[in-house]
Amino acid sequence: MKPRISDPATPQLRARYSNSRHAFPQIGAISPRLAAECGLLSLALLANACFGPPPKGATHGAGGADENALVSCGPTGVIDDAEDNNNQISPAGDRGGYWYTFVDKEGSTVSPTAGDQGGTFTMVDGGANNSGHAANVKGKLGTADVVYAAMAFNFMDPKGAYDASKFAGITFFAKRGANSTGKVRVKVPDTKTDPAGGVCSECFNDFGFELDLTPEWQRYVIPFDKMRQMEGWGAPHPSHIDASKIYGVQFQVNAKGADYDIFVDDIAFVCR
Ligand SMILES: [Ca+2]
Repeated sequence: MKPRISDPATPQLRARYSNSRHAFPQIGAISPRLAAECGLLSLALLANACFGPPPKGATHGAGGADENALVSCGPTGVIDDAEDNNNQISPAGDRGGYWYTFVDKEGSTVSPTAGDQGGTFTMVDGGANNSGHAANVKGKLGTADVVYAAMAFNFMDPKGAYDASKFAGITFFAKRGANSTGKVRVKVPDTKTDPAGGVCSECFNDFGFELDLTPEWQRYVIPFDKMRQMEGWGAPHPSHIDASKIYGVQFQVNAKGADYDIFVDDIAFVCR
């Protein structure tokens, strides 16, 4: 299946919102896939990476296949806690990209308004860990063959490949609204899956991980080495994500006909 691609509305939006061109073939087996993923992991990782409660200390217990514990990277790993209540991630070194949303052209709706439709992302009140603000995307998915909507951010602005190779993965808190689907695919485009890299012939099948969010805030830890592409479409299919050349993070929904209301907060890299 060939992903649909549409151009951003205006050239000046291209740099900031060039990731807003996305297609996402349906994935009918999110839950089984998640179950399979989680079933392969150790109990420690299952507890932490899939549905674990938030750890309180500096040590964030989650391991990859190498069973090393992943820990907080400290201030250098903070991507955004939304507390500045703006549409930019926390500037740190080369990082300082912007949040945006994107949506299919098949009747799905998204709020805040998509970047390629002139929208500017805004945070909402009420964050994880009793904080003041969080990122939120909501709307209703259509019923076409391929539907999708997402909120996302780029690490850099103008958009560029960010070297996250010194980090082991990402962590964040997330929840769903009361009447929302909880099925979210977290995607991390790299230079081999994003058209900006000039490599992919069938783009947007980014490495990622499927989640089934609950109505309560939960912490999720996703090591880079646990991220997978989807099967059955996209080219190329590298053996693993290239964490030295990643563009950002996307939180995408695609459950046909579903209402969605997704919250994310306290996003950071994790370290070994
Ligand atoms: Ca917050």
